[in-house]
Amino acid sequence: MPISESLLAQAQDLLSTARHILIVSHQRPDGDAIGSTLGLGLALQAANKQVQMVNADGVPVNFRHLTGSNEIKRTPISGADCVIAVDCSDLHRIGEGLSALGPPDINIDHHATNTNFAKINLVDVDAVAVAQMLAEYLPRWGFVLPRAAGSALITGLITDTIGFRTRNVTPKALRITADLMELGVDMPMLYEQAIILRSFEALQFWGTGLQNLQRNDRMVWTHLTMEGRRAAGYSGRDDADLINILSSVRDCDIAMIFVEQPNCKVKVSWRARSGFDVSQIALSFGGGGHPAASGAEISGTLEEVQVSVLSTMAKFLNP
Ligand SMILES: [Mn+2]
Repeated sequence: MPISESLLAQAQDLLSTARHILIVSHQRPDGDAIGSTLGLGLALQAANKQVQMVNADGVPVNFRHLTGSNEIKRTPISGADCVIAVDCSDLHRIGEGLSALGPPDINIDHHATNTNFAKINLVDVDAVAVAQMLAEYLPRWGFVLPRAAGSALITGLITDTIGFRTRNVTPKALRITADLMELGVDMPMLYEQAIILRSFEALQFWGTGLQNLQRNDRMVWTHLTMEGRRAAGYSGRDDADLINILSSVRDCDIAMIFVEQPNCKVKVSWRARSGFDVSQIALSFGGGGHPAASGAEISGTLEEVQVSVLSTMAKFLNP
């Protein structure tokens, strides 16, 4: 649903008077978190605003080619008169250090599970990415998009749609992408960087997960251990995108990955085909996301969390 004109005007008022703006996004940032932080930040900088871009986990190596990504720090260095959260469904996802600052002034997001945690909440669940929303609003608010901001935003659109192939892709999302290309953005290069290229270690890590692949009903799943991660030499705490390979299995409606984390936690990712909504399941485990792609971090051993989630899934598929 489009965001009301009055909410957009409130956000515009705040942005036009703010001098020092802090932009934050979620932990374990993806391309939309980094792309939206950077796209918004670079556009505000071009309008002579003082901007701090902050992410609790920093910029993943696969987005460091983006111009300005080295300006994203892990902690704010000074105060700000306006705080904006992008691509965050709830305050907790910003990370403990940053959520301690209190509710942000503006929350720009597209998750259906968004908790409207800011003073002004711009939430559009029909947008494929927050980057799409920013590409639409920033020019309307009178901000010029520098080419580097266009590259960052296009990266958000590419990654959240896994290369324009998720079910929620709209003509509007593609038109906005085309408009960003008109800024001189090298879309094929950014597509290759964001979707195609992977490290050798990531593929070795996949191997450990693919060896344990399981199937039942219409589900396919596997787990990744910290031991497997060490053996493969993979440095991330994530699933290295293996979930997208699992979700390619024919005749399976739901794919899941259980990724062992330090401190006796397990990160679970869900992918669902059209007709299934896994976001409510993720929400019931303290996570969130979209109907077709969700995640949660659950306390317990790998074994405990798998048993618990698999039993919930069995009830979900056979109510
Ligand atoms: Mn997003």
